Amino acid sequence: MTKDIINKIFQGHKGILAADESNKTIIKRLTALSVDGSEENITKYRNTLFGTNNLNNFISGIILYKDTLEKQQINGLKVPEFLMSKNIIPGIKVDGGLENFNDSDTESYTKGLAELKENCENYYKLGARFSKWRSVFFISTENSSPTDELIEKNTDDLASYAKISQEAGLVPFIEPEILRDGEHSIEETKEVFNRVFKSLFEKLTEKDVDFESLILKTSFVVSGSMLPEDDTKIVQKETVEIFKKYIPEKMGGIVFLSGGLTPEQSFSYLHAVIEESEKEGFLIPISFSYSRALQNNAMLHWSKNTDDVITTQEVFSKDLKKASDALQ
Ligand code: 5MM
Repeated sequence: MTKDIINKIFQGHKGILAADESNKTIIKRLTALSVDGSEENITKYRNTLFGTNNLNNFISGIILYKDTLEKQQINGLKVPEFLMSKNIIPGIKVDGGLENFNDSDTESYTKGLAELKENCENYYKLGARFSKWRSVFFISTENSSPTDELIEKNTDDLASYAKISQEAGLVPFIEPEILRDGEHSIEETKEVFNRVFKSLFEKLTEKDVDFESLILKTSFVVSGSMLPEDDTKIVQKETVEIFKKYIPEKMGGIVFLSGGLTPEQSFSYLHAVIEESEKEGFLIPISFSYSRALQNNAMLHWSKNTDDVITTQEVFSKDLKKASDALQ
């Protein structure tokens, strides 16, 4: 059953739309574009995206925020029912957001393990078939972040989450996001990837997580956002090198987050990584699970006229097609 979900996620040059921004994040994004972040506007915006006619030519699943899964309707249907009617798999963000770690300015852990089992069982009943848990690692040489202690905590929790999610019948997306923010070099990023992935895959093995029913949601190996853009060839080489070193061949799949890269960078790095993986004989399915890279242009357009459904959907479709083309 979970294997079928994974097959569907990666079939036919499709990927995942991350529309799981917490209320805090979506309100921040809408307010930055001078749109009131009311519940009504959030629903109107998301329904505009979800109502795009050819959505399922490019998207196999959507990660939802709990309010969208539990409460929102579109065309008189609950959102999960609506998505299923379009052959799109509903997913759900199950983490409870970030909390300061050990009073640090630069480190945070992810909340939500205590109530996770109950939540996952409930979300399954409501129609979700995969889930996502995000933890973040901020790189700061000055503060020696991420510390070993944080890596231990976050990877242990990611593995516990994966196990609980699988037991509830939801395919877990483990997302250890190594943030771009800052001026660290690509070598420093790679060093952090090595530490995080080493610990993560050890914890997953220890907790007996089923790799075949597991998806890794990861960033690309890139330099900090304050440094000039990385050459695509370097990103593809460094990223695939890390994959080959840590990811077991039986892993269900890998999807990328965009992490504040431009849509163009996110699409071209994705294409390049897939090319390099094939060349290197690394044959785990790879796709995208983007939020900002797919939504930024559409949201900007929509913010100028929130009743302009048709053109917003056209703008959105163009970026969806570019992401899907990157998989070919
Ligand atoms: C949509 O943003 C998700 C996290 O939301 P909160 O910070 O509000 O909890 C995030 O997990 C997202 O799914 C991924 O980071 C991918 O988004 P990007 O924009 O990096 O592609």
